[in-house]
Amino acid sequence: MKEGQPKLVRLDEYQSPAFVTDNTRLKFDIEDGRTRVSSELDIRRVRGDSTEIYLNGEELELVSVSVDGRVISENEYSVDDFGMTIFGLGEAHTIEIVTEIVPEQNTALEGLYKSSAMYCTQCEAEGFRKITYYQDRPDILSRFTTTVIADGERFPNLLSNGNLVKEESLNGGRKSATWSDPFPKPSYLFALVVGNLSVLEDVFVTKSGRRVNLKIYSEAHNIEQCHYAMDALKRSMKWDEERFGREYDLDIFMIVAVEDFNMGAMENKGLNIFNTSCVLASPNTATDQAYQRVEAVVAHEYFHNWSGNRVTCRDWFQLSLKEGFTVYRDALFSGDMNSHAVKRIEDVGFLRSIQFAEDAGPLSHPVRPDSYIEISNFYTPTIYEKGAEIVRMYNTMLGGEKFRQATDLYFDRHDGTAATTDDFASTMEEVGGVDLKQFKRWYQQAGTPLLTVSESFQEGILRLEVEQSCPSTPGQLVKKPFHIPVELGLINSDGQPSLIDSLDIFSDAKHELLKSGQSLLFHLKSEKTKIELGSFDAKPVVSFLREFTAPVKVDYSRPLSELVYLARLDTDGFVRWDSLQSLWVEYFKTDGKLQGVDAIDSIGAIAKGLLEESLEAEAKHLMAYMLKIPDENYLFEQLERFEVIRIIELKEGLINQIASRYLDTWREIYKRFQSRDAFSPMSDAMANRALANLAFEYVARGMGSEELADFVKSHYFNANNLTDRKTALNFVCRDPRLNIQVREEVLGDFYERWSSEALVLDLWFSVQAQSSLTSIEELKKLESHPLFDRKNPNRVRSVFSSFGMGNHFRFHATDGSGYEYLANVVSSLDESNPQLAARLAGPLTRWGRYDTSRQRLMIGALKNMASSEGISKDLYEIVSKSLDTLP
Ligand code: HT7
Ligand code: ZN
Repeated sequence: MKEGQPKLVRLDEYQSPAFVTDNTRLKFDIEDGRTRVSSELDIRRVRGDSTEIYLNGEELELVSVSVDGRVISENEYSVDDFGMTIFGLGEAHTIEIVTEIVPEQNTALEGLYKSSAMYCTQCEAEGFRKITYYQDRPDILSRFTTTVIADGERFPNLLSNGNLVKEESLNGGRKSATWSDPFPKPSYLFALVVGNLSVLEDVFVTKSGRRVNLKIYSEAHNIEQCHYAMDALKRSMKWDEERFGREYDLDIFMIVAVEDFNMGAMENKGLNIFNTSCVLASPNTATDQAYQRVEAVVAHEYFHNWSGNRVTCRDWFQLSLKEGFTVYRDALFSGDMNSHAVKRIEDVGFLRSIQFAEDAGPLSHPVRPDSYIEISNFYTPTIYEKGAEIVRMYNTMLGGEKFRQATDLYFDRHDGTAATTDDFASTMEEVGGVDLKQFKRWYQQAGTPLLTVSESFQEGILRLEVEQSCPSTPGQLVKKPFHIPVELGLINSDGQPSLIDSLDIFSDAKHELLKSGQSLLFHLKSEKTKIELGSFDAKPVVSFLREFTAPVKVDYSRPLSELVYLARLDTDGFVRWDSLQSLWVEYFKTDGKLQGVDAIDSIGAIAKGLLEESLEAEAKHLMAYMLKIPDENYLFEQLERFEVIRIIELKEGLINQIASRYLDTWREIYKRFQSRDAFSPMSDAMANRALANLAFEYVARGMGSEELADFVKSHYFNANNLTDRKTALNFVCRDPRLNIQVREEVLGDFYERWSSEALVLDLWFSVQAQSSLTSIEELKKLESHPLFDRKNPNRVRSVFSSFGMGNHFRFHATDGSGYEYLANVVSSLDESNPQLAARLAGPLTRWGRYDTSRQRLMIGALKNMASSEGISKDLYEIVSKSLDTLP
């Protein structure tokens, strides 16, 4: 770490800037091993009488500083490891600064760096300060003009934000391009790409008739894999016009695919930069999951053009303003493109496995945090996914029409400015005519609220009592009640939905009817809420928290038969799936000894039903989710006390029982949905593949070892898509009944076919790293494989994230070897890429939920990382906060 203790940045210390920068003129002169950056900043005082400006700058070699054309002397400015202060300023000046940087040596992938043969940038959140001295904060909005100069033959593509205004050839084979961005933007949205790239081009005509040139750039060998992203981009542009009234605003929109990238993608104005994993897709190189990710991320980054770029964040505490809102917007888009119920199930699955775990651990923080050491650590599931849940709740409470009016007002009112989550809430409050004072606690209080529901039924009246609570989180011991919107419905004893508008409803909570009288929306605001509904001839079954209207946990003690009833008969797809999830969680809580229902028969009955009717894509997708046993990350988060290996054993045993008891049914499902048609990324084809691969797994589990190898190999070798192939590969790597030759044959074939396709090879690494059959020794062999590359975040994640998040058997080995292994890897990666290292440490931070012996070992591993010399502030924040909460 740099000298001294890392500084805590606090929301309550926010101060608006004394000077703004109206115009920023940049010149990049790129040569091998040295890039010279010249900047001209038109600054103007807007507050107070300060005579100093502070410009952030790190790891820069300063060449010169001038003010209004005069080189200033050393006593007119000062420089330290974090920036430069210029003294003696008046109302307005032009500051000129020249610095030099070495992108070729930038392994942290922040600022300007080299990936393969191209130069590219990543400036969010604080990367721009590694390019030049600047007020690198999101509330400084400036008009950028950027000139890029490089060797014309090696680097024909010189790209930056905005519109291209000039291109020229210079002496010595050099070439120059000048870009001008008419929209004022903060420095984190700046981008530069210099390379020799292939391009896929198209045109989009906006609703007001403007032609926008669309260009997707990638290295030549990947360009044919960019068509799906282009299609997704055009659909996103149209959708944003129709659903949110947002039109694109420049003449050109570019995406560049980059191999080395710390995150998924970046929404730089007019020049999005993407991790190849979020842009490339073709039948042989992308699974269905990858296709969906490309569609979602292309949409997400495009939607940022309004929610993030035109209206940006005042400071980084407001990060969820753009991220939560944009995640919500991309979820609506994916729902419209495919299925809302299925998208909701996927999102809730992620929220429960990952965000709830974060909220229950030492790194729990509010959606609007109060402080941070390193902002890169706050690109979290809480900011993104819980933030999106907050926006979703606004929509639920206001209704579609008013929500749209409120977002229109938000965009209108704050266009071209840097706003806050309070600004967003104000537009919701004004248009919705609602008081959101209590609701805004969702931004301020960390932790997942728990609703405890008890019900009784007497003389035709159903009574519910709902109690809310929220556990303590670091720095927040006591929580005030949240405003929680809860949608509920009722299924009568004849299996039909109850028509709620014909009932008498008494409650101390405000409520309204939804969905043509089939649902009720309650606004729970007190610690306890009473609800009475009547009258009924027989007790109805309550369908609680339909569509998962709020990000809460629910403890509802009820007969398990009601869960099976809801899974069969509810009209809400989310509740159908959720009922089975609750049943499985109960199965694990009771160590496999469920009372009153045979869960395996319930699954068998649902599976048989699948063969009896012909279903639409959405229903098939839903079935595929309903028939799947929750994974370990989901279970660990739902269970309070558990022993890792026991859960793994119980789960394996359960799957084997489901497989063998209904083997014939699974065989039929496999046959029915196994497609031999040409590959299609459309929803129906994906649903068929989801069901066929689910059945494949059950059939393979259930069949005798004599037929197993042929069956698995046939699924692998006859596949016409990567989803099937990956499913077979996964099975081969995990099932101990298959002998080593089969494993080597399939792994070897996969490697032969795809060793030159980086993203597919990532799967090859990842599937092995996740397998309980892969020992630490074998992991080390993967690490020393010639195609393992420590500088490439995707490859690194494919081994170490897969291990920490997916190989529970080895990671949680009782001798602590898994923890020690990951901790060593993280410490060594921290030297080259701190952001990546800090993220990889994640699985160790969840120590609190394991048994005491594992806790001790995990804490030991964290302490080792904490004591490593030169620890970055990224990793220091994660590790020290994890150790702060020690009992
Ligand atoms: N807004 C982008 C954030 C991002 C980022 C943050 C920290 C370090 C590297 C990063 N790359 C991209 C991504 C998004 O659209 O949400
Ligand atoms: Zn985003």
